[in-house]
Formats: sequence, structure tokens, C-alpha cells
Amino acid sequence: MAGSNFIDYVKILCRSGKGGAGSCHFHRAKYVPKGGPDGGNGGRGGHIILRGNRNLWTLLHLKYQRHIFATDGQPGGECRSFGKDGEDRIIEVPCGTAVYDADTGKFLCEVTDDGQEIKLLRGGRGGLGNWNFKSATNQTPRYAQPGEPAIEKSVILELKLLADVGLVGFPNAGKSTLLSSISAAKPKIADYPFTTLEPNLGIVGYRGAQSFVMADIPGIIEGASEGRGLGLRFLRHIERNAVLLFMIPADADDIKKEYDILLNELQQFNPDLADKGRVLAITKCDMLDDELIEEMRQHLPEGVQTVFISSVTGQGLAELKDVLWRTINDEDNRIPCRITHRDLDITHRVTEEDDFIIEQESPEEEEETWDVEWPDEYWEENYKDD
Ligand SMILES: Nc1nc2c(ncn2[C@@H]2O[C@H](COP(=O)(O)OP(=O)(O)OP(=O)(O)O)[C@@H](O)[C@H]2O)c(=O)[nH]1
Ligand SMILES: [Mg+2]
Repeated sequence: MAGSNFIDYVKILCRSGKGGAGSCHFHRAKYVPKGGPDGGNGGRGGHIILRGNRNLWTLLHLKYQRHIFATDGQPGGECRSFGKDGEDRIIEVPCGTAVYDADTGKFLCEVTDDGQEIKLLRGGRGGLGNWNFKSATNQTPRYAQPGEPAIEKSVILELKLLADVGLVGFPNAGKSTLLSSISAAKPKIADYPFTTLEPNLGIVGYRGAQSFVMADIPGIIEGASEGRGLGLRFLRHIERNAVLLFMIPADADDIKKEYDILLNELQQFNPDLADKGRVLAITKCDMLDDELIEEMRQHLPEGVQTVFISSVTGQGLAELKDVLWRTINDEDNRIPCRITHRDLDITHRVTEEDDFIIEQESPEEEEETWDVEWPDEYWEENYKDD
């Protein structure tokens, strides 16, 4: 995955600018012996601002930009002249980016809309010049304020894809095949588990001009919420989907059991996921005849609408789209942003492709042993005198 362009996790060090110092100055001019204090104020330090940009899909542009520093405010000058403000740094992020404190793992904020701006770190205020402190009782203030210090923080940006429908299923369930058959996306498809290693998005056209976004997410296995398989890395992308489409192949031993395992993993990861609209698709139904389908209907999980589909023959796909469309537009499922973001577990190794690990128990260091046999010439050459 090292060469992958899908970057959904970056850690960056941000620093706002510090405020410029206020000036302590007295007016001096010919024939003006006591001009009075005229030191100006320092400028404000630059802010670090996050801005949502719907044209971005990953955090790739931040992968090699690990330090983002705003500039400092300039100090004030004589004649009440103000210092120049520092320049703000704007970090453009895709919609659906959550921000965490890298030291504590605490959730800080999230950017969900295009153009939305969030001031992540505030620049220090400039100090007041001595001109501000003159008064009837203190006509020569010989002091001015220093500027406020800069704020430095390491933050983790995590992208949680915004999609209408998220595909949830064990590896090999036929998720990518479905996405490729009803949208123009071209995910990799093969008959081995974990073919999909990173999420794919596809736009599914529905009855002419309408469309919805479908996200194909790497397969989930039992224990994914504790980090098994590709587990934790991708479960968070499900958090933001309006509707979850569970996919279980028709040749599964026990559909009900598989459904419960998947649901349980999602709930373990984030209990809010249980409130999302759910649809169940039994895939690969071209392998079944009508009689078998009827028999299967008796053993389906309760409380979830089920559709029998085959991405290869196209069976049931129109019905599936209808059901999905209805569920997406259901008032209850409309707001995918209701999710509560749980704090990051910073003791967990969050990413593989990034080379840093936030905190990892250091393995016990093995003592180095030299079991290499040195050739005789080596000894002769280096230790001739001994
Ligand atoms: N007969 C039949 N085979 C299918 C159907 N859909 C998918 N398959 C096959 O099932 C295998 C797995 O399909 P994928 O779409 O790669 O499965 P996936 O769920 O994306 O798997 P991962 O990415 O590994 O999680 C492939 O060999 C597909 O050809 C279907 O409707 N009918
Ligand atoms: Mg796949």
C-alpha cells in the first residue's frame, strides 16, 4: 500500500504566528521637546485555518507537508504605526475531515461543508504600544505589551468519506463487483479476500438525472473493530454514510449469523452505527434457482429489508436501487453528520503507510550477538601486534 494515492490519515505539526510586540517610543521633533508616547501596536500573528474543499478526495496533498507554520506579526513602530499582521495559513481539506489532537487523541473539530472555515489555531494578538497607556496620571508610560505567544499543536487529520451508501460485507462478498456494475467506477475484482485495499467511490445514476454516491470499503472480518484484518483503518469511513448496504453471498453457510457478526462489529466500533438505515443484499443469486431463493427467504434476519441480487446477470439491481433510494431519502437517514466522533486511541498503531507510530510499546531490545565468523586474514591484518 506504500504507493497508494488514497491517503485518509495524516499527522501534521501546526503553529500559529506570534503577535508582534508593542512599541515603546516617545515622539521627538524639532521644537517639540515633550512629544509624548507614540509607540504603535504590534500586528496579530497568522492563524491556521482549515477550509473544506469539495474538489479534494484525499489528504494526499498534506502527506509530504508535515509542518505548517503561519508567520508572526510585525512589531509596532514609532508615530503610532501598527505592525503588519502575520499571514494566515489555510489548509484545504476534503469535506468530511475530522481533526484530533495528536498527543491526547481528543476530537477537536470536523470540516463537513465546501468552503467551511475553522480556525484551528489562533494567531497571537499583537501587544499594545505605550501610546495606549498614557493617561492624566501617567504621561510617560515607559512600557509596552509584548505580543502573545504562538500556539503549536500536532494534529491528526482523518478523512471520513461522505457517501450516501456504504457497502459492508465480508471479503469476497461481491462488493466491488456491485459497484462496478451499477456505477462507472472500476475497482479491482478478484476471487480472493481483501482484493480491495482502499475505499472506492462510485456515482450511481438513478432514473435519469438523479444519483447517489456509493462507497466500496475493504472487507470486514470478525474482530475488525479490535483491529483485525484491515478493520479499524476503514471502519471509520462507514460512520459518515447515510445508509449501509450489508452484502452477504448466497452461498454463505448461515446468512443470519453473518449478518449478526457484521452488525456487531459495527456496533463495537461505534454504537451510533446501529441507528443508520440498513438494507441487506444477498449477492451472487445467479447461483440459486427460484426454489432455493424461496427457501432462503424463511431464514433471513428480521427487521431489515432484503433484496436478492446478482451483479453478473443484473438480477435485482433495479429493485436494489429503488430500495436504496427510498432509504436514503427517508427523513431519519438524511443527516449523516449526526455522528459522534470517538476520540482516537493513540496507543493503537493507526496507520501503516505513514512511517510514524504515535505510541507503540517498544519491543524488548534484544542483545546484539555476534555469531559471524571472521576470516583469519581479518585478524591477521588488524591485530598483528597482539
Ligand atoms: N457468480 C457470481 N459471482 C460474483 C458476483 N459478484 C461477485 N462475484 C465474484 O465474487 C468474487 C469476489 O468479488 P469482489 O467484488 O472482488 O468481492 P469484494 O466483496 O469486493 O471482495 P474484497 O474486495 O476482497 O473485500 C469475484 O470472483 C467475483 O467475480 C455475482 O453476482 N455472481
Ligand atoms: Mg472489493
